[in-house]
Amino acid sequence: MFGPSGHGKSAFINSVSTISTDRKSNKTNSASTTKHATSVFRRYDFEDLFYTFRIADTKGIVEFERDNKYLVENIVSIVNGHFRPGIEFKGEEFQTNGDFYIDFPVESDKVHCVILMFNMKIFVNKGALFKLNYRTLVTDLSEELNRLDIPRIVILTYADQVDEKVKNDISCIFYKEEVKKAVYTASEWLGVPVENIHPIVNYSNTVYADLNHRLHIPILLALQSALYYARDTLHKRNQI
Ligand SMILES: Nc1nc2c(ncn2[C@@H]2O[C@H](COP(=O)(O)OP(=O)(O)OP(=O)(O)O)[C@@H](O)[C@H]2O)c(=O)[nH]1
Ligand SMILES: [Mg+2]
Repeated sequence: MFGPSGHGKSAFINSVSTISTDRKSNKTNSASTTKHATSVFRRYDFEDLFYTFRIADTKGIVEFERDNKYLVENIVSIVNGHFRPGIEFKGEEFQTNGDFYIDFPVESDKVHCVILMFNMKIFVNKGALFKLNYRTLVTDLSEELNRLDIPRIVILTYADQVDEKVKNDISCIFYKEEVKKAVYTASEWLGVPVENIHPIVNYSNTVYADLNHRLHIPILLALQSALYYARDTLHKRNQI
């Protein structure tokens, strides 16, 4: 997963884990304060029927330009399987002489689909809050992924805050005008077709205190799409 800090990447891991265990789950630090933001590359396994895939959590794009230096390069190295989970993003290029470096990555070290994760609110009002540095970094990463033939999908979080009705009835997520507009704007700005853009609401204590099975549906549709593409990548490489 790749995207700005605080837009719901770690919360997505917790959402998937919650669905897989059918109870509230907190696998990763998803937090409202920057203090708990992710700074280490970690890879998460899930339980039961979800054992077939893993999701990698990475450091988010932050406001200050200097901290994003080498972010794309390091993500590309992870995609290529050259680094083990546990390595820290420190605003410099990952070291190729340390314990985390993998000289000859095998297929299971690599990434087969990239999820771009954004808070949907930045695409409201024709993308007024879509920052220039997001655009630059996403464009840089997309160019690299095209070169490597790695597919990408987009997940838009926070649909509950774009339209209050979505919070009370998640099924509106598929037809509310504000959500649709955000999806179309995201498609334009990110250069990803609308069918690959998935609006969701993450499991987050601030939204729902209890398990809400209807919330699973948009999250599972997004996950299904990522897994289909990941499978296509493996198939192209004659791995399945
Ligand atoms: N209302 C609402 N809150 C959300 C949603 N998704 C995430 N959040 C909240 O947003 C805050 C930040 O989310 P994180 O998952 O920690 O963000 P992140 O993308 O991992 O951020 P970095 O680790 O800094 O890159 C947390 O308090 C989450 O509970 C959502 O869909 N709706
Ligand atoms: Mg995080």
